[in-house]
Amino acid sequence: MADNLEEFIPVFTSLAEIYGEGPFLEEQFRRYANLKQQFVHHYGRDPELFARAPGRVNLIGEHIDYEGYSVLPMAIRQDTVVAIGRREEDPPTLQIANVNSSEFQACSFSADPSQEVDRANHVWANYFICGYKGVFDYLAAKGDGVQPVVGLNAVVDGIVPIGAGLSSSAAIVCSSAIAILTVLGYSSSKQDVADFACTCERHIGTQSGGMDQAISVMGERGAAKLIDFNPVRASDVVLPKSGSFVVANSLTESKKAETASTNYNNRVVECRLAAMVLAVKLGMRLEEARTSVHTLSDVEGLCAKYASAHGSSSPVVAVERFLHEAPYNAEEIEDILQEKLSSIMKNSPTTLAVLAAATHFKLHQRAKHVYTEAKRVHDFRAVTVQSESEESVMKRLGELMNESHASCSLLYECSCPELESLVGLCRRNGAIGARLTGAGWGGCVVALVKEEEVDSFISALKETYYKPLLERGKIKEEDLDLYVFASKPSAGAAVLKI
Ligand code: NG1
Ligand code: MG
Repeated sequence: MADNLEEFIPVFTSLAEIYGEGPFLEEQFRRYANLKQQFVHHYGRDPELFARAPGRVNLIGEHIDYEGYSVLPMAIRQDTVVAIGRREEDPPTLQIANVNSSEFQACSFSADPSQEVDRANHVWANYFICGYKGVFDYLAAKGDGVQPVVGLNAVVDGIVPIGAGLSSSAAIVCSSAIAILTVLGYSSSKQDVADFACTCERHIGTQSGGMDQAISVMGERGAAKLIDFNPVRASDVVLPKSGSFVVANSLTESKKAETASTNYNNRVVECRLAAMVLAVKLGMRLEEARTSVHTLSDVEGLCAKYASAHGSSSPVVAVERFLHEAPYNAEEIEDILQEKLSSIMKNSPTTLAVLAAATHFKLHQRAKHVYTEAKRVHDFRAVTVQSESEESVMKRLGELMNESHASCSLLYECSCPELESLVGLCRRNGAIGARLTGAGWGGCVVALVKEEEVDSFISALKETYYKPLLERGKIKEEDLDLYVFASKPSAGAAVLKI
C-alpha cells in the first residue's frame, strides 16, 4: 500500500524518536549540542529549530528514476542537520556556516529568492540556495503569495559521505528546504517536499530524477521503499530478516556537479535520444516524437505493442530491432529526427553542454539497461513478498543485484576500476549479491550478506580493500567504520524542536 500522501513532515521534540536508542543516539546528543553551540558562536542566539534529512542507499533501480521508472532505496541513518533562525536586517541576507569550517567555509548570499545558483563557481552552500529557491517557488505555485523576504542564519552539519553515491546532496537540499519552510511558518506534505526538492536540486546543473529526495523525505525505520514517480509515492518493502545490506565506499569521489556533461547528464540525454529514435521507428509522427517524447517510459507503450506482436512483452525486443549497437553520431540521429539536435534541445543549457561535449551516443546500450533494470526492480519487490524460504529469497535478490551491476557496468558504463574491484571482493568474501549504488563513477557499493556473516564480511573487506590504502597513508584507521558499515532502513526527514 502506498503511504498516506497527505502525511506531513513530522515534528519531534526528542532525538530518540529519530535515532532510536543506543550508542548512535548518544553521539547525536553531543552532535546537536555542538551544532547549537556553533550557532550561538556565529550568530549570538539560539537556533529556532533543527531540520534533518538522511542519505540513502539504493538497493536496486539505478539510473532509471529520471526515465520515470520505480526504484527501491532505503534511508540510512547518516544525515544532514540544519540549525536555523531568522535574522533582522535591511537588506536581508542568508548566512550559512558549516560545523566543518575548515573544509566548508561560511557563505553569505542575498535573500532574493530569484537569484540564480552560480554554477560556474560551485560552492557547498549552493545546495542550501537550491532549497531556498525551491521553497519560494513552491509557495508561489501554491498561490500562498511570496512572503515578505526575511534574512536567515543557518549552520549545517552533514555526516553523509560526500560524492559516495549515498546522496549527500539530497540530504542537504531536503534538510535546508524543510528548515527554511518551517522557520518561515509553513508545514507541508512529504509528497510536496519530495517533489519540489527534486526540481530545485536541478539548479545545481544535474538533470536528476527524484529518487534521492523522495526516500530522504519518505524513508521509515524498518522498511525499504518502492518509490514510484508521477506522482511520487512510496510503499514499504520488507527485507528478509536473515540478511543485511553492507555499504562499502570505494573512496573514489564522484564529483557529480563538475562532471555532469560527460557523465550523469550525458546519460539522461542519451536516453532521451534513444526514446525519440525509438518513437520514430515505431511510427510516431516526427513532430510528436520531437516535442512530446522525453523519457524511455514515454515510448514503453509503443515498444511493448511491437514486442507483443512478436511474442514477447519486453520493450527490449524493440530496442534489439530498432537501435543498432554501434554508437550513433549526431548527424545520424538528426537524419532520423529530421531536425538539428541543438534546435530540438534549445531550451536546455545543460543538454546543449552535453551535446557540445559528446562525440557519439550509445542509444542501444543505454535503452537496454533502462528497460531491463526497470523490470529487475519489480522482480526484486515481487521476490520479497514470496512465501518461499528466506534462503531462496535472498539468493534471488542477490542474483538481481549482480545482474543490475553487470548492466550498470557494461551497458550504462557508470562503474570505474575501484568499484569493479570492490564488487569482486564482496562476492569473493561471501556476499550473496553486490552492486554499485547511486550514480556510480566512484562512490559506494552495496552488498547483501547473511546476517550472521556481517562481522566477518566487514573484517574481510577491511583486510583486502582498505588495508593497502591504510598502509599507503591514504586513510586513517579510526575512519574505517565510516567507509564500511552495515545499514538498516532508517527514519526519513523531520523537524526537531529541542
Ligand atoms: P547520487 O549521485 O547517488 O546522489 C543520482 C541521482 C538520482 C539517481 C541516481 C542513479 C541526483 C540528486 N541523484 O544519485 O536521482 O538518478 O544518481 O540511480 O542527481
Ligand atoms: Mg547526489
